[in-house]
Amino acid sequence: MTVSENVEGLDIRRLSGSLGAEVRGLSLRDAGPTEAKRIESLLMDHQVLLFPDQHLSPDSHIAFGELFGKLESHPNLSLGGERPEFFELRAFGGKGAIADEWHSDLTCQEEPSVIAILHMVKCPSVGGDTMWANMYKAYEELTPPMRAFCEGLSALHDAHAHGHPENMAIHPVIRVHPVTGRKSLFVNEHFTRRIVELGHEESDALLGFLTSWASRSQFTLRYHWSEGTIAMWDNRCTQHCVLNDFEGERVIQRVTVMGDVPEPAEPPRWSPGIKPVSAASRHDRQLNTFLKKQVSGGFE
Ligand SMILES: O=C(O)CCC(=O)C(=O)O
Ligand SMILES: [Fe+2]
Repeated sequence: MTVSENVEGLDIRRLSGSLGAEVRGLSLRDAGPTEAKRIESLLMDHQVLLFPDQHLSPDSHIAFGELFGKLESHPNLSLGGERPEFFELRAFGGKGAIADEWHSDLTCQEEPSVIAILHMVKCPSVGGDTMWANMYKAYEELTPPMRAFCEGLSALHDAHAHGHPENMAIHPVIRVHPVTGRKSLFVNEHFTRRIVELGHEESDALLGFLTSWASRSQFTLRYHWSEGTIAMWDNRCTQHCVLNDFEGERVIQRVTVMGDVPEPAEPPRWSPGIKPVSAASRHDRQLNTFLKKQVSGGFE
C-alpha cells in the first residue's frame, strides 16, 4: 500500500507502517449507506481511521454510528437520559476519565464492543495523544510454535478496573476476524486476568509477555489530535491507550457499535489449569467461580 492515495475523491494518508489512515474529502454528517460501505472497507484495510475537521453534533454522531450497526450504551459511562448510547469523557490536567492502559473496549463482556467512533471535542495543544496497536501483526510476528500454542488457549477477562470484578467473560487468546478472516491477538493489560488452561504462575508469565508484546512500538500508531476529528477503530484487531501527559482540558464524545462473540482460531485444546486445593488456591478462586457459574448456567 502506498503512503498516500486519492481514491474517488477521498484523500487517504497512511499514518504509520503498522496501521491507521487519515481520511479527507468526506463529510460524515452527510454520509449514507454507500459512504458507510466505503468507510467499512477502508477500516478493514487500516484498522483505525481518522477524519479531521468533522465537528459532528451528538445527533449526527449517533446517526453516523448507526450506519455500522446497533449502538450500545456503556455499562459504566453512559450519560443516560435520551441518548444512552452516547457518552462523554472529560479530563483536566491528566486527571479524570483517561483510558491510559492498553485495551480493546469492554472485553470483560461476552460480546465485546466492535467499532468505536470517537469525536475529539476539546484537546490539549500538547500531549493527550492516543496510541493504537495492530493485533494482526502482534499475532503474525510471533514464532510458529508460540502462535500454535496460543491458538489453543483462552483467557478470563474482568471489569475489575471499572469497579465490577463480577463482570467476567472468557475469550480465545487468538481470535479470527469475522470479515477479514485474519487471526489476531486478543489479550490486553486492562481487562485480561488469567489464561484459563495454565497454572496461575504460567499464566502470569505468558500474559506479562503477551501484553507487553502487544504494545511493541513497531505495532503502533501515535496520533496527535485536533478538535473536531472523528476517530473510528476496529476493536477486533487493535488495542489502544491514551497518553496521560497533558495539562488543560480533554473532552471526547463517543458512540460504540455493539459486539459479537469472538470466534476462536482453534477450539480450546486443554482443560482449565486449576490446581488441587492448597494454600495457593486463592489464585484460582476467580477462575473457579466463573467456571462453576458457567456450568450451572447461573452466570448472567
Ligand atoms: O480518549 C481516547 O482517545 C480514547 C478513550 C478510549 O479508550 C475509548 O474511548 O475507548
Ligand atoms: Fe477504549
